[in-house]
Amino acid sequence: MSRAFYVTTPIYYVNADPHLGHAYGTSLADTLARYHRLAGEETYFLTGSDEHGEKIAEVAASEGTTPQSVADRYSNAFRETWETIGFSFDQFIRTTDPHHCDVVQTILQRIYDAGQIEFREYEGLYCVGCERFLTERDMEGGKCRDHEREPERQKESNYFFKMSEHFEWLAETLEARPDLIRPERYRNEVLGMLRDESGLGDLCISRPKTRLDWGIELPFDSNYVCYVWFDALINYLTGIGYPDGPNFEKYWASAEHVIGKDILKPHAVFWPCMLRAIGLPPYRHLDVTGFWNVEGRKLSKSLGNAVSPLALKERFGFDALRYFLLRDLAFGSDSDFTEAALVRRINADLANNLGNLVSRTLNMTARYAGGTVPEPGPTGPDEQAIAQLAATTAAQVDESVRRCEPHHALECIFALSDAVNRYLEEQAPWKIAKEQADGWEKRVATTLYTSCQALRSLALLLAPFLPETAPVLLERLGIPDALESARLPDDAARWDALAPGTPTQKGAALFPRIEIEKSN
Ligand code: ME8
Repeated sequence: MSRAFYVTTPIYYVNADPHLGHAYGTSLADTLARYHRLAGEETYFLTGSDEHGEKIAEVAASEGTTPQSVADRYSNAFRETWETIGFSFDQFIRTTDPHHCDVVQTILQRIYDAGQIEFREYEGLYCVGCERFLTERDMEGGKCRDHEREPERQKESNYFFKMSEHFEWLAETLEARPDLIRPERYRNEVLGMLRDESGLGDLCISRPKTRLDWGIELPFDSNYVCYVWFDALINYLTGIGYPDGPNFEKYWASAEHVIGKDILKPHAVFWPCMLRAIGLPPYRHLDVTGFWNVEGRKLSKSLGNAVSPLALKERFGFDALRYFLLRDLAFGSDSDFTEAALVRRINADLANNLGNLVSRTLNMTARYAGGTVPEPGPTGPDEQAIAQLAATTAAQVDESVRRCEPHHALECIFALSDAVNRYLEEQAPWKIAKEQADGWEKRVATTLYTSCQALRSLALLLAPFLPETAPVLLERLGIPDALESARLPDDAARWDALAPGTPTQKGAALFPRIEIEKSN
């Protein structure tokens, strides 16, 4: 297993404020970064903003301002929102950074010198939303499928990257590496695109300055700027110091891109072909997420029904929101966001299952064991089953995270919490304490000891998913520094690691139940 891990989010267009869909992808990348860090891997997490292109120029024109000031405003909005939420990114890259522009020009020149770029005349239907010429497959009823607007017929001389020369290699690579693009249906979709001769061709990588001058100038023709996607994808290299930064190769070999399904083609077709032309291997994984809809409609800036992640954080707490986002949407599928569904999840899983386990375990530890982890009496098959389940859960979580299936990892973690709740019900230490039969103290101590050990495992496993809550739980368990030295998954599988005598604290409910309003 590689000891490095490099994860990226898409870089966000700076034409509107961040919404729930962006927060979802970034939460996923953040969770992966946190997990791999806790697994002891040297981790680098890159996010940022995509600032060139027609969309930004259009906003600037409509506001009577410059594209740079629009880019500054929204780039700051994204960075500040991600900081307020507490995402653990190592760098927030901007495609207007001079260093990034230099790297793009170096790559363009290199590919041009290698004979991979050609000047041609082209006529076609151009969509400003997509920032490219459309093919038949991109349209429905004369309109762009994604942007629901009519493309414009345009004729232009432009530079083309000879992308189609790499298609055979790309199809073979996808066949040979079934987990390059996940989940599998997106890999199949890409194989379908590559098989369909009419669908893809070479990639137009320039825009004449007469039409658009907000972009990186082509180093070999100052009348043109670079197509925004060609510029944007290269951020994944600039961000880790391409071409000669000391960590570049180590991180590139472990690169994992998290993207939404609407940007599959640029990442699954353009990007690997560009990388091959640059002389680099493809990324290790492309993780493709589905979409959050709101009342059945795509949640997007252009449709204007964006849901603000900060407003939701304010009302529900970001841990609860990210738990819902990662748990409710099976990775790769779409899901509908409703507040009622969010509240149901918070109540069922966070309040009634995990929260209840935490409060009853710590309350009983205070009451029956003087507020310290008790010395256990003899253990039996029930305790061994819980210990065994904690170990199995740790292994399942590791496997699920490495497969980018966070919903499954969370399902396993909450199944462990549920099993410990059932164990408590069956043992009923409160009854034993009330009846005070012979040896009752030892029996209660064994049960609480077992629950405390399980809580420790749960807190460690939850740390990448609930980064605000897990440290609180560890503190209540008397091991506030546990995350500093923890190694996942092995440390979460270790039983008996919480020493008898460790002082615990009761604390307030981790996730109070939320009352659902009738209108929901
Ligand atoms: O596409 N649910 O930027 P962007 C889930 N600049 N994900 C969603 C979503 C939703 N409702 N709405 C948007 C771009 N997204 C380019 C990327 S990368 C080199 C360049 C996701 O700001 C969308 O799928 O329009 C995409 O992955 C990301 O948000 C950024 O969208």
